[in-house]
Amino acid sequence: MKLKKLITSFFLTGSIVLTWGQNPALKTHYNSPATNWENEALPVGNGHIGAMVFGGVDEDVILVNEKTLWSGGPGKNPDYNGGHRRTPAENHRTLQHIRNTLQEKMTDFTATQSAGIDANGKVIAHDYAPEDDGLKSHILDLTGNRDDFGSYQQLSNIHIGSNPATSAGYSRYARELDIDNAVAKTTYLQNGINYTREYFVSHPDNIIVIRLTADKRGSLSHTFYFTSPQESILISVRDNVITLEGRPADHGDDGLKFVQQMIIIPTGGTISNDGNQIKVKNADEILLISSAATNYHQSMNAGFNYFSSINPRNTVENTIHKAVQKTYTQLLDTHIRDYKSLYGRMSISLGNAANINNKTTDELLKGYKDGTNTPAENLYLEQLYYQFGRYLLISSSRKGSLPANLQGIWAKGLTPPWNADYHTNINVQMNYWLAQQTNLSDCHIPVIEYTKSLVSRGRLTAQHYYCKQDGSPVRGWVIHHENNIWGNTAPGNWYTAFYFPAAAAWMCQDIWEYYQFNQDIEFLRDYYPIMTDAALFWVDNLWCDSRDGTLVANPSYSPEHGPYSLGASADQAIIWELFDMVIKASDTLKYDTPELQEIKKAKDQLAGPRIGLAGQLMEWKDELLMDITGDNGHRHVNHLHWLHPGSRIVSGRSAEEDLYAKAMQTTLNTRGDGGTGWSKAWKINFWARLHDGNRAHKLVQEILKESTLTNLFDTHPPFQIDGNFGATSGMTEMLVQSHGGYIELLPSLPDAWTSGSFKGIKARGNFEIEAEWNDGKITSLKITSESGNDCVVKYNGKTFSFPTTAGTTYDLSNKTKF
Ligand code: FUC
Repeated sequence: MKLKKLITSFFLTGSIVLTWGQNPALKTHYNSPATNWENEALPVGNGHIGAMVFGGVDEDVILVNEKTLWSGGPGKNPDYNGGHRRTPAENHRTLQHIRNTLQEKMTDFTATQSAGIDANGKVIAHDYAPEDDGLKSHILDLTGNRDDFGSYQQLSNIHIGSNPATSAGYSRYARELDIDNAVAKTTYLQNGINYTREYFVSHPDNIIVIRLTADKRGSLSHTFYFTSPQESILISVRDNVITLEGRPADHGDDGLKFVQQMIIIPTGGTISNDGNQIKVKNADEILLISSAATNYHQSMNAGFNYFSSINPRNTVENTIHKAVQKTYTQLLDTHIRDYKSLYGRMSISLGNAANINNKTTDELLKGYKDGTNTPAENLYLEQLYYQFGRYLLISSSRKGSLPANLQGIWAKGLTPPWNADYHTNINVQMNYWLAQQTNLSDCHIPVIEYTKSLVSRGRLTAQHYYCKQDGSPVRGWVIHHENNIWGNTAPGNWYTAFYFPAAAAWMCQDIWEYYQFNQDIEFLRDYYPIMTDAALFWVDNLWCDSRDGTLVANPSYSPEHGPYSLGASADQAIIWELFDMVIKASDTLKYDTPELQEIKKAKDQLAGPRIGLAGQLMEWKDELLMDITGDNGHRHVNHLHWLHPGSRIVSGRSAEEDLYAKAMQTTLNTRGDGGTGWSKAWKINFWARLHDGNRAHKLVQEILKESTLTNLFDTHPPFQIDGNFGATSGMTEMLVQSHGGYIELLPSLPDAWTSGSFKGIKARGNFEIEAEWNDGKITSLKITSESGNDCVVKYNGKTFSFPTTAGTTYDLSNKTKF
């Protein structure tokens, strides 16, 4: 009855119309050249090729990456097996020994050292370190072999030198990255001439484009050349083209080959070769077009063939040949149109953020930290930082490429930190938290494809390292905490982190998220077996804890924190989430199989979240002292996975869930607001889901003050891109949430964001939202239903539900009463 009235009272609009004023232009800008790759150079990229622009005057350097340039793997060792060590029989024996020992030790711990409350009401708890007592050597026996793991590596540097070298000073220097258009620019005045350089990396044309211009004809004289940290390379010059060819130093003839070319096209002036350099004199304008490729091929099956037969030199030559048919303006237009087709799907305005022209980005960051910025300047920086996260995802993760790695696509040298690889115990997952919410669904695909690429070897790893409690074989597939592009699915060899078999389960969450936001049933059907097989691995691998009959992960190591025990909260939460996703996906697809019944049964028996005597959400199944002390603010808070990115505990949904939410607040308070960049980013998401907008905003401030470099890269330290992505996700969670079965608007609005608007934030169920707020209340709201699902929306203290028709926009703006 109520529902019917509601539908008729909606004003249906055909399309969404922007109702607020012009957003300020979003740019980072500086008044001196970059001297440092990590902190200062400006990132541009197209998901395949990345470049870092220094903007030097006499010598400009552009550091170049190609996403698939990796050492190690089968190119180094043709017998590469994904890192497996020892025989399955040996591993199973070791595993069973560890499991039984842990069961004994935990049983003993429960009997003799369980936490309790003393006569004065004080919680008495003890720590526990089973590894100390002979178990460590057995645990080390479960590690994998990382000898051929390899590393993501830099390809080259493009150099633009002055010819002849000039010692003339310059003034009016400016360097910027235009986030709204994905173009970097350097300008300066020298000898009375204004010089400009523009740089972008086009996705449709797969090229780096650099244009040099001046406001006086004939004043461009430069030398162009490549350098590279790669050791097995050949650089050659023919006519106006420089070619760099090579392979990673540890690869043989049958391994990875990379090629980069750059064509130099001057207008006016003269061009000549000098060794491996090209010199241009007195040109009016110079256009540089460069492309790069390798023969990497992502293996999606048990053939494990990682090299294609296509010669990357042909690929690059063809790409450049096509690009030179177009003018600079055509290339730029195509690039901007492509970029905006993604970037433009969402906009945000945090109130009064004004155009900030007088302060450079480094000054803005400093003022933010010192408290000397105006509120409008702070809002501008937060808005810029928000969209910078989206910019980075579009630039580092496009369909048809590998996912964004620890540094996105930008890495220096041959041994970047943690190999700039794919860490799957938080980092790569965090890279994609913003993808769906901020309307970048296409950019989400690479990580889902990557997960698919790990399944074949992951099945072998499951067999190689795991068995059921009774010793019989397990089904399904598994990966661990650190992965490369060659299907490394075995455990790592780092004692405190390698043991993370819950990684595959966690990666499957991206599949379910993709479905929930897009409602693409064919997609779900295609990827369903990957999720189900990851779940069956856990059905078989779970251990029945003899203390209470619940099913637990065993051994279980709270991510990078330990100690080894039974059923640490993070593992249990991730496994619960996977079972829940598979059950919901089966329901959607109307599948009912014996396997599904097994998954349901296991889910019912799974040990769940627990609240400790000190009121905390317990990190381990048993209460430990360090859970109560916060262990010096350890950066990993993975045990709150139930809250985020999981969906088991939703604040405000039920009294039971609110108790857990309260315990999670206690945990976060005990752990404190510190941590590495990504750790702070995660805490923004946690506090947003706990509906504490001011605390979430405090974490936004922490990340901007303590963990952001002047080019706005997140720093762990060192530079690690997950914090950028996680922060944009967290800021979105402050405005819209939809994980609890309904859409909630402004669930965690901080005092600092009194008024504002956004357009294009996505919600599960495939809804697109446009809203404005003032004084913390929604004043205008339009929801577009893309798939025709029923819509339940909570805002301004009320909940409304109504059926929808696909493709229709519902204007709820003036609905104060229903
Ligand atoms: C995880 C984190 C570290 C770092 C590394 C790349 O292992 O615990 O802090 O981010 O990934």
